[in-house]
Amino acid sequence: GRINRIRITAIGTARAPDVRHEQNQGFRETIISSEVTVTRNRPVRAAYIRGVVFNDYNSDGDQDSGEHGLAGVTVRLNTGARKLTTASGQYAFRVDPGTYTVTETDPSGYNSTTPNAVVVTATKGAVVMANFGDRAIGGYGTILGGVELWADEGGGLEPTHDGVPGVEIYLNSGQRDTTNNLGVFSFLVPVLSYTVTMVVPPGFAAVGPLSVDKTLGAEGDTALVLFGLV
Ligand SMILES: [Ca+2]
Ligand SMILES: [Ca+2]
Repeated sequence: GRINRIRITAIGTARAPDVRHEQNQGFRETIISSEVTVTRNRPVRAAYIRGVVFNDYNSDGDQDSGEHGLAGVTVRLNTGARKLTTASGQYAFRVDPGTYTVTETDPSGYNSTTPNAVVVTATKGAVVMANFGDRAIGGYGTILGGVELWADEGGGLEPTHDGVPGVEIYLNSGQRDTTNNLGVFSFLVPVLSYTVTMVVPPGFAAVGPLSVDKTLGAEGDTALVLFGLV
């Protein structure tokens, strides 16, 4: 089993100030013995219920490539236990073996593409999965952009048409992306308004604003964002 608890006891003595060493204003102390106690766990009895709440862009009930997680969504058990999904949409419960109902609450602005209540049987030492798909009621659009290198070739700063890879871009909704080897980034997001922000990498300075506001008006819209670095 895993180590559950370690207790360390130190027994020592303290003497009077050592007048032979003027710089020593305190007490000299000497540890003369120590004791370590290791207590082992009981055998593993826990089971685990895990899963993800995801944007089901194509409404097929499965989390496909590019269908990112939904953060901050409430998932609860019939025992009353509840969790909020992480930034990547994950949740996990450690439970005693048994049968449970796992219930997801749709976030505001989303409909379900899978049932909101799922019955699972959790067995000792195993993980049982329950995933939940939701779809933005207004649909999804794309924020597509690039980070371009600017340079002064003698006539003032101009774009070089070279993309800058590895630049971090984030949305006010919390999603993050990093530019690819062409300096391109993209976000597939619910139809809403967003602030898109670039994190200036070390050794560079921004040409133009660090943040841009964009609004997606309808399902399938694409908003373009360009950032410059020098
Ligand atoms: Ca899907
Ligand atoms: Ca749902």
